[in-house]
Amino acid sequence: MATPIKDVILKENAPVTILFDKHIEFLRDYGKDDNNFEFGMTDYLRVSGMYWGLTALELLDQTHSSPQEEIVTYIKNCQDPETGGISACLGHDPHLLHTLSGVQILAMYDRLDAIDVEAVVKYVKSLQQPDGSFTGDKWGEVDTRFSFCAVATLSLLKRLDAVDVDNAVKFVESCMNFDGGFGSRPLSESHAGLIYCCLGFLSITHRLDLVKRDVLAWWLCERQLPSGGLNGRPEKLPDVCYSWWVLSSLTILGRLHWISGEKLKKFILACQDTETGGFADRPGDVPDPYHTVFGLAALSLLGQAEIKNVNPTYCMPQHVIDSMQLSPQILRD
Ligand code: GRG
Repeated sequence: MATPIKDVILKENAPVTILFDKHIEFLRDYGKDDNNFEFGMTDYLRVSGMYWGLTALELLDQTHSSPQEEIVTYIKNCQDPETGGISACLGHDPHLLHTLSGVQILAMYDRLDAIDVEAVVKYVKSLQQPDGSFTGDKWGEVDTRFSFCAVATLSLLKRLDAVDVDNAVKFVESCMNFDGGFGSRPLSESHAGLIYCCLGFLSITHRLDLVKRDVLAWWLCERQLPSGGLNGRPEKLPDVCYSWWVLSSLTILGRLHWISGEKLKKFILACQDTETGGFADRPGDVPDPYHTVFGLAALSLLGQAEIKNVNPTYCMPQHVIDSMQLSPQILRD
């Protein structure tokens, strides 16, 4: 007997339109109460969390409603004077992921002048290994996520020249699998999140010539389940965040039209919380800013009118990427 497909069933009364005002309220209020238990337990991801929330607000055309000066000062204070890297919150060690998130926020605000840019460049450079890979911080974990974070940060600072790009490309290429996908390290399982990181990396470095374009696009299409939602690898449940990791990858490959956008949209909209606003991983679950930004960004790639255009490589508003005169590579037919 064939194994049943793991999936969810959408309810008849699931929302079918964007709950625009509810999402704005959800994002504005999130984290306002710093005595809240959830807030206290998430300090290890604070700067990235700020990037998710602010990008979501920006896609809803609501940036003006964020406390810009307070956020700029917070990021400035998270820059470690010794290494130049940015930490998740005050008093924590710096990390490449939060360095990227901090730089993304400042780029959105056009306030990169607030930090010591050359110190950030020095930090990113210090994390490159002899095989071209990057560690996330001084503790040495290597992952293709950090290759993406490194080149995305440096390109936003216009300092991609600071690292050995050819060697970095060789490492990412060595993480490509027979199915066209990419894992976290050589011989690791293909995963949609890491595929986004590697395609984003190759888009920024203009080396998409290395990918098995249609083999990979087909693997990504196979992530769509009968509910319309996408999973990150075979035999897994759908999750709104993969709407972004898969769709941005298909967009970079010029193959967005290979999946059913209509069915995916229905799934994403069904993940909205009708009471509080925000998106959850799956219908009926608790919403959070992470799933909210990736739900909105995926809807933007699907051409949803009320949402601003998002750039598939940087997951930042397209107008910011345009005004910075960045031109990541995108394959088109
Ligand atoms: C600027 C948008 C942006 C991103 C920064 C950190 C990063 C770069 C991207 C993260 C990509 C990602 C989601 C990687 C997934 C890593 C992974 C192996 C997750 C597996 O988690 P499970 O097993 O999930 O909980 P599944 O869905 O596979 O069960």
